[in-house]
Amino acid sequence: MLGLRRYKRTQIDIWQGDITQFSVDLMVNAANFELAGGLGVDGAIHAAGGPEILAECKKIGNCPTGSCVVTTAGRLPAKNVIHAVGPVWVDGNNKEAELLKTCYENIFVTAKNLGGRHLSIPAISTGAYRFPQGLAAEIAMTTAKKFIDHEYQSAPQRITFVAIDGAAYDVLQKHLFASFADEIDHFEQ
Ligand code: AR6
Repeated sequence: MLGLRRYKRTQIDIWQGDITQFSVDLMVNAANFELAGGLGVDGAIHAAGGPEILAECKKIGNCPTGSCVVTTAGRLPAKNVIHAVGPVWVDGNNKEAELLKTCYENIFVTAKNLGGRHLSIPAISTGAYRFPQGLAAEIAMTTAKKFIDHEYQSAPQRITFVAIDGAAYDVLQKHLFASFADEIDHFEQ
């Protein structure tokens, strides 16, 4: 089953698997403030990309929550990695949703400024940082739509949200279809 929408000049789709195996221009990492590497997506990206990514991260230093920084992609099938730092979910009363929205806004602006045609994004904050998957997917899709609405001429041609498993895929697909429901449907079994 393939979740896919076209909206203005951008294709928005979902891909299931390890983000490091999916070729793009710009690969987004779910990083931490120290840009120190870690587990989850971060661990996979540094393991597959090689030490030059971490060396560049060390030179940059750190990245506040909601922001992102750009490095080379090393051996990854991408031109650059956008290291984005999502919020840690506490109880929902600590600006978690606002910070995740800001994080996605910064990712899209950074991708636009880099001129990337194809961007892949993992489910930021939904692993070690414990952000609820449904709310995170809703924020990802609504922020993508708003960005395309404002920047459709310079938005990436393709935005791929990456799901690690079938359950994550279903959550992303539900919110993809909810946010982009009024557009042309390309739905294949
Ligand atoms: N490809 C795609 N998605 C993945 C992969 C992968 N290879 N591996 C995990 N996921 P997380 P966070 C999913 O924990 O919550 C790190 O240690 C995962 O199932 O990677 O933002 C960093 O260094 C989950 O749905 O990122 C930070 O310290 C989603 O990606 C901290 O964790 C995000 O999970 C960041 O936590």
